[in-house]
Amino acid sequence: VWDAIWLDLNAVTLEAGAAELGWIGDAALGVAGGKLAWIGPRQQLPGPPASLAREVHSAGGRLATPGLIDCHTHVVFGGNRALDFALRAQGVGYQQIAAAGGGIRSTVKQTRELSEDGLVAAALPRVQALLKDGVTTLEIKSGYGLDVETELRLLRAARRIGQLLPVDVVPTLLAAHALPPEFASDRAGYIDLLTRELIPEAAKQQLAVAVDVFCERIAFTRAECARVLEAARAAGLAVKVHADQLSDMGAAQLAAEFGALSADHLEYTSPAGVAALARAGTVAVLLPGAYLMTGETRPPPVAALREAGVPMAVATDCNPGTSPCTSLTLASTLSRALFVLTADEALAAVTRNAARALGLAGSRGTLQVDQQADFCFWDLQHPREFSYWLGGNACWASVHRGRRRSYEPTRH
Ligand code: DI6
Ligand code: FE
Repeated sequence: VWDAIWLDLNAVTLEAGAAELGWIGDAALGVAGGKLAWIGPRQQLPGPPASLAREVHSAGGRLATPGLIDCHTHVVFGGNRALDFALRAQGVGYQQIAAAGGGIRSTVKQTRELSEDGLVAAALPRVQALLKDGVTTLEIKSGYGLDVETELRLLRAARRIGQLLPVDVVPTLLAAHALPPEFASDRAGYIDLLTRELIPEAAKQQLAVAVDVFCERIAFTRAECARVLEAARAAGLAVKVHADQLSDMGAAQLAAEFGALSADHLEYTSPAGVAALARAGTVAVLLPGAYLMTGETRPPPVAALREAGVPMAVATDCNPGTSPCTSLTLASTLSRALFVLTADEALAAVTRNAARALGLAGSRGTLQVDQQADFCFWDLQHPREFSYWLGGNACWASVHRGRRRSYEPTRH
């Protein structure tokens, strides 16, 4: 007997290669032990629903999709950067603010002041907003501590969030996000600290599953990033790269050389970079929130990525400096408006391909038997409406590991 069965729904499975996103009209979903035990047309159920499961629920004719996966966020930080945004409106550029010691470094200052509890409290409302809008798996990067102690504290705060709320958190170490002021005249010393101390420690304490680097003129060079990624590999961690966001650094090629799970941003990636991603099977993670809020005018090479068969994911990039975005469905709509993804691409980008960007394609991102039972019900008629509404929240209910969610934190 299953734990539960859901009836009165139309499902899109997002199964790779399936026509029309794997549409199943008048479908049924069976859940057992936190996994999907059955999915198909209701008439093909192997018996009357009440005989198959302990609980029978109706979704009232709504649309069901896999639970959403936000595969790139920096949601744990102190303070905010509303003032930077106002400065940019007066014509001060993002890179100019960073070069003057503001930008990421001003968030670092406000983040270092917070305890683990303070960090969790600051992030919870943002995470709750993401969850209410359908996110069931959430990647969270460190990167606003930039010293061993604070980076590990950020990762512990990320882990706590996954214990307090019904969401799976995937923690990523992004200590190579900016050069901290203490190392202003010792770049190599900071890289040494990451490779010799922080990365091995984060791996040993199992606080991160991946290491990310910001390869950019205002951040780290290709050679510096390569050293960090080598240490990540040596520690058995997966690799990700913030690549070619503000200039062509050849960072997509770097990601490909290291067999990265994903290369993210990609506005300035060259045709050679796209070809390298395709050969490596690296996912392109597109971040329309950051593109929009920085006033960027050069979109990532979507047509070339599509042509080369590079899987495309979309994420919120939720962060205080360039993308204060707490809705993945909004990011999905923006990917269509700004980057001209198709409706099908925009939905796959926040489910199946986002799972792949986290190395989790085997357990989530589609509605298939044995996948984790993470799914959402939407007040939408057709899947193309999913990435059409600009704001608002059409998520009627969501299920995480087989359980219908409410979003108040449990005590810990
Ligand atoms: N790229 C981004 O858009 C964010 N980080 C990164 O590497 C911005 C982070 C910030 O400005 O606080
Ligand atoms: Fe980012």
